[in-house]
Amino acid sequence: MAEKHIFVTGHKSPDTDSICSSIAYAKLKQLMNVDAVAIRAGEINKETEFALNYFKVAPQPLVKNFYITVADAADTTIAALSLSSSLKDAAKWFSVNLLEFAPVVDNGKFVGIIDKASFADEFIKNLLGQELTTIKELVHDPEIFYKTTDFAHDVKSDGTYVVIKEGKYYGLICTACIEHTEKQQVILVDHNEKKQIIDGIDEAEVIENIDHHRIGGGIATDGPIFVLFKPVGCTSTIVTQLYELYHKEIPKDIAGLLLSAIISDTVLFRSPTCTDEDKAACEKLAAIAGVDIQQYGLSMLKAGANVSDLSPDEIAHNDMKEFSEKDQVISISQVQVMDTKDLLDQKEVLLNALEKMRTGADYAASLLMITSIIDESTNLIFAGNFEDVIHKSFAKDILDKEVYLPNVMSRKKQIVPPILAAIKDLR
Ligand SMILES: [Mn+2]
Repeated sequence: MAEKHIFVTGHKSPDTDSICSSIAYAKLKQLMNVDAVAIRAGEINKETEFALNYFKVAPQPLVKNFYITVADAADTTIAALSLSSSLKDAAKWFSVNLLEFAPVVDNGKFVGIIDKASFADEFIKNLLGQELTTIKELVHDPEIFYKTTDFAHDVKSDGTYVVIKEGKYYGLICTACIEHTEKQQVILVDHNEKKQIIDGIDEAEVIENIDHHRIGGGIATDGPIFVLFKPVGCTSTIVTQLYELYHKEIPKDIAGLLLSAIISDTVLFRSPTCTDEDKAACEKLAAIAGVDIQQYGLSMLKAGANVSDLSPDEIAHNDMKEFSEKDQVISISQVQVMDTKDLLDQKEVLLNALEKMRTGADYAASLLMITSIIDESTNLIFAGNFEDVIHKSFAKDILDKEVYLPNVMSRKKQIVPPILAAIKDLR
């Protein structure tokens, strides 16, 4: 991360809103002369792929974590000694660089270090007339060194160490260098809960947050930041409103992406999370993008609803989000399909995949919402000893790790709140 653009990102396991609202908001920032770049926290799903292809927008780069690397933090201003240096050159080096050792290179290749202490011994011999012509004999391997790709938080805190990049001397690293490293600035869209943010956010700096979810806690900032949360159906609705607020015209392809996100999050206005603001934004965006909402929307949802080539593990992880309450962490995944039959037919296999995921990550429970876009209902299946929580949440009979929930489509509004409330009561 040498050049420091501001990153704009959605959540892990990104959905269409997280991908599109980050691209659109980064674009708005660019239109306002801010050096913002959209990134993504994970792989793109099929629905999003359909939208990106349709409006001919390339997906943004993937960023796996925000951990500061040794390359980010290293001091690259101190030149190494050459293997052919004379003792006098070395003496000069130690007088300029107040260090206990000097890195040594041979034609750019790192060959070891010389210690100031052994150098001093040599200086005494030198006075007695046993002069060494070069420092070569004093060079030895360092006990500890770091590679540019190592994480800065793994660097020992008690000294200064050599940094190597592909066999070559790169610079030096110490705790003070790490503390002075410029932090990556990040704008979070479509999420705010720590568990859903790209790993290592504590080593970066959140400078804005735009979202339409519950405030889940977990991020704290050093200074005041711009925050805009609204209880609407989609982050892209808020981003559309921000283009209006700042009097910026929405480019055609961006309008297409924002529209796609709203259709996705509101399931073509069917979800109970959908508000008049989402519909109004959608109408406006459709006019700019030049598409028919219903026609385009159904094609896009269908592209995403085709899970026929996903493995049970991929289905179990689809659109997965983590939530925590009372020290219990649970995962809730969701697949939206035109017809739930195929998935319900393989329920046992899916439950096994959920159980594998649950034990692998030590979740209290792993839930999967199998949501029918057509019936506007959800079959919720789950792994883990969670019958009590599910029963209390929905007051429904549980049949073999499954509960049928008519008129339920929204994880955020209809699944997460009752479940977290039940965990609070029961655990
Ligand atoms: Mn969203």
